[in-house]
Amino acid sequence: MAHIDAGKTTTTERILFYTGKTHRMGEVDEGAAVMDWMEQEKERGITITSAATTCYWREHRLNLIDTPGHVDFTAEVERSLRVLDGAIAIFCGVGGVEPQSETVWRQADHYRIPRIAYVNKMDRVGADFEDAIEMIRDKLGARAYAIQMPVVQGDLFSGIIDLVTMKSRSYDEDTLGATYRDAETPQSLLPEALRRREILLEALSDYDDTLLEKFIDDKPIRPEEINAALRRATLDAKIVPVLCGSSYRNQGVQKLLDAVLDFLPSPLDVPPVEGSDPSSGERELRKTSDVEPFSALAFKIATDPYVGKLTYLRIYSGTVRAGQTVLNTATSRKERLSRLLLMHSNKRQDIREAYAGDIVAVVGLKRVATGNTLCDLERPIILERMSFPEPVISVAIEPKTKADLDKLTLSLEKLAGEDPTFKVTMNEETGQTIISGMGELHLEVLVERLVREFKVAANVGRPQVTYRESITTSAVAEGRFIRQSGGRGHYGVVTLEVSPLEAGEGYAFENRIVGGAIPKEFIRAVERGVREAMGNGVLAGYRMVDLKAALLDGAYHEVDSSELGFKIAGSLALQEAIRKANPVLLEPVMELEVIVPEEYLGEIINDLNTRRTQIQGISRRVEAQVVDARVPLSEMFGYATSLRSLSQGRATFTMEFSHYEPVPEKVSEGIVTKVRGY
Ligand SMILES: Nc1nc2c(ncn2[C@@H]2O[C@H](COP(=O)(O)OP(=O)(O)OP(=O)(O)O)[C@@H](O)[C@H]2O)c(=O)[nH]1
Ligand SMILES: [Mg+2]
Repeated sequence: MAHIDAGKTTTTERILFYTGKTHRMGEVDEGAAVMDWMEQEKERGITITSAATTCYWREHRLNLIDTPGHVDFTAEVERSLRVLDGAIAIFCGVGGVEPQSETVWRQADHYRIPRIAYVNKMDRVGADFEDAIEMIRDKLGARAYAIQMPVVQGDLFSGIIDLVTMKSRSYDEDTLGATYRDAETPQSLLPEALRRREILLEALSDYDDTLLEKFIDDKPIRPEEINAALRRATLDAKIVPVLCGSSYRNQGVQKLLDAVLDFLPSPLDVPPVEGSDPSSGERELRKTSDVEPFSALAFKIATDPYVGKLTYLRIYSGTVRAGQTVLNTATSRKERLSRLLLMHSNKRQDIREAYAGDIVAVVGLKRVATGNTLCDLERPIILERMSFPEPVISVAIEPKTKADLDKLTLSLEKLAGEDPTFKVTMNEETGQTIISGMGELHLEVLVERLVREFKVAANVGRPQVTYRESITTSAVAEGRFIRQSGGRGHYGVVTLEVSPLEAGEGYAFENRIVGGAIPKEFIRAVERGVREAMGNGVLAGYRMVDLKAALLDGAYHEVDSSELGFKIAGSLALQEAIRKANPVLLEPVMELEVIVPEEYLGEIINDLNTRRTQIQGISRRVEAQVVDARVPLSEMFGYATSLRSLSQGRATFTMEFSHYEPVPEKVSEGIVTKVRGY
């Protein structure tokens, strides 16, 4: 996991090469990386979708997922971290902790994943190992300790000193680093290496008493003892060991693989996975063992051009055979796992059996969605689901020809099935199809996939921000729906109170009726009406969030009361209450970081000031200035192009969703007028 371009895929290609999984090293820049298999990944030189593979090192099997770094594909990181037991956080030796590394680090914190850090690109001018570690400590709050020291000759990164064994390693260029020499640390570097080793040992002594004794008494400490202490401290998330290297120059990757085995957990090291019994709701545990009842989490859906829909599973417990029938506890349906595959990027290998700890793909499961649990028929369990962020940007889409309409709808459905951060909705008023996602790049990639994979040509509109609506005060209102003209009528009267919730709390419904003013069976109908009305704000029709609706009172009619009557009364009451509760429009606000050479700083700031930007700070980083700011997404469409022309292509930026915030009144009026047309 890492910020965009830190070198995840380049490192993975080396891992595949040194473990013998591939016989040629694929370079990202030549569009030849095995892990970046998708056409658009090759063209754009970035990873878009997480790819899984399996390889062997020191007689251990490693299941590896190479994730994308661009923030628009954050769902791919989320799902990977949900099912992996450990992570390598890759940093750029020059850039250090970049914005997206912070985001993925927090995601890993959320799933309590032990991790090691790898400072890559040590060959670049300006690379600074110590600085990077300092930033990992400062910005990520991690207890990061170097277990290596880079060897630099002149300006050239030429090898690595292992602070555990005190051996120095250099790599042979002719074998692309596959062969290397280990030697004693050169005398000239020994004092510095010993100084750094002390720092590591001192930190470790805090977590290990025997080590502490030896350290204090100045007794020799064996490498195995250090490694054992490092392993315990890493598994407990007490320490993050930091390594260095240059994947592109083929230096350091074997040691990284060693560190994965030495310090990251095997499936047997992780505590039993927790879930709940679907019928009783009680807590259930499954140990990582081939003889436990089968349980697995579906964490990714993909469309394969040859075999169709693929469902990726992480198996937590038990054994499963091709052809076996299992239970999907999300739908309560039985599913047959007719074909099991071991994936290597986009290549598949049929397997007969899979075991606890494995990551496999299953062919042809139509009714299994991301986050569903598959398990033994007799021993049902629901594993913790994943949470994905809501999309913040939308565009209208229509097929180029009428004939393509059905195909477009079907293809969009498939894409939405793969990607939980991609949503397809219909604008009821205009009849337009709207697609929403995490950013401009995200939608661009998906529209391109429509053309290439699904052969549907489509026109897309200008990107729009996904606004939301909320309220700022409490209010009470009554909704009545009464139709009693001949025959059976409809009757429903409802009094609701709405009150604001904290940002991000979403929506809550509370029934405060005690005396039976509305019969129980109709209260559900009221709630449905309220929920439906939440989808359609009173200001400009955007979804309403962060408010609570409380049902206070109502009235019913012996004969004419109906579900429909109460549902509509619920909707009307909500809308009326919201009109009285000072509604506001909310807009997505982004966290922006611009890295810009000094000479363009002024222009960049001037430009940002025309975009309702709050500058949070400006700091220096190797030959450049870093501007941190908060800016509304609506002001940032096409920013990549402006930034390029303002800085002659020398500035870069990253932008990430931060939170929703009320739109200033003047701006809000403009948006409402535009939507309503008056
Ligand atoms: N100088 C130098 N360049 C590197 C090194 N590792 C990777 N690169 C280059 O950095 C660029 C990005 O590398 P990738 O491996 O695609 O990075 P990534 O982290 O997979 O990027 P995303 O998947 O798009 O987030 C490519 O041009 C690589 O050649 C390195 O050790 N040294
Ligand atoms: Mg990549």
